[in-house]
Amino acid sequence: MKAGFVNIFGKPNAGKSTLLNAFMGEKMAIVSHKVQTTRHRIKAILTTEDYQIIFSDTPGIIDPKYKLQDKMMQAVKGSLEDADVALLIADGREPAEESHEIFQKLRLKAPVIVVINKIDAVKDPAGLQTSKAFFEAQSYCKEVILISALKNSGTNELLERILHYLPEGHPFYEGDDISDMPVKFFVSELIREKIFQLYHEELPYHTAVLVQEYKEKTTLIKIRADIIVQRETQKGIILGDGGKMIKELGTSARKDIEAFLDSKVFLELYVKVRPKWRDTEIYLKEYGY
Ligand SMILES: Nc1nc2c(ncn2[C@@H]2O[C@H](COP(=O)(O)OP(=O)(O)O)[C@@H](O)[C@H]2O)c(=O)[nH]1
Ligand SMILES: [Mg+2]
Repeated sequence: MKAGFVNIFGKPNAGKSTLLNAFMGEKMAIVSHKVQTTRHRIKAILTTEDYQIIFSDTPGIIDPKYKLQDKMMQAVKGSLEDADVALLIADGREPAEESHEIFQKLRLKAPVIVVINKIDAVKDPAGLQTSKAFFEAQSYCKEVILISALKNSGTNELLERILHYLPEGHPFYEGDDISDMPVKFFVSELIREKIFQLYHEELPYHTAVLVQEYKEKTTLIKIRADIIVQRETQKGIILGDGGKMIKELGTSARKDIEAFLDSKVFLELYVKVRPKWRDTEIYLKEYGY
């Protein structure tokens, strides 16, 4: 049997979370068209009779500007150390040099597969071959695979190549758990995803979600969550005219949570103002960062 840790790195928006979800066949990591949606290291466990892969999705690599971003980069550092195989994801529509600048600084000890993603959206196939050759010439790179995480194409070949490098060993996790994170975490992430999809510009980056109550009743699961913002004006935007926006948020989040939990859900949302929470250690801790 083969078993080990496969950690996914790359610039914001390269498609790391989309790839994790494609491997798992389930929405484990939230995705949006905005950069820096992922804030934690998210582990997902894929177990078959022949192998166990613990995938880690990580926040995109950036220069931290506030404390929350510091914590996000610490999540990246932790994943650099325990990787058995590292996947470095590059957006196929961008020049290879941009991702290379980040990749070379990671100094990974694990074998590296460079994954060129979004090939479905690339207009110039010759450019793809140039990027492939460019990465193949780098000393940190074992091989290059072209994929579309969104269309789930090339991902089977990628999985085969991962297994080629994965060490022999016993499973790290027993049973059929697909993550080491609690259900509450996934619930708060699904709400956060909807905030990224519904609200514009900076607001999602000023927002955290904390599940305060999670109760399994006979016919449904009751969930109460706080949406944390930094300013009173942001609270007004989250609520919308006459509560219109938060209602829409609640409905779309509830649908996804019901699909994830496979149960009816009663979802209650509250908005709280916590000035400067992104730079305040006790708040960051309370909100799970
Ligand atoms: N066209 C295309 N878009 C993709 C692909 N993979 C991801 N995306 C999109 O790129 C954006 C960022 O994806 P996400 O997985 O959140 O990137 P992350 O920041 O690296 O985790 C989202 O809008 C995805 O739908 C792909 O293979 N093709
Ligand atoms: Mg992500």
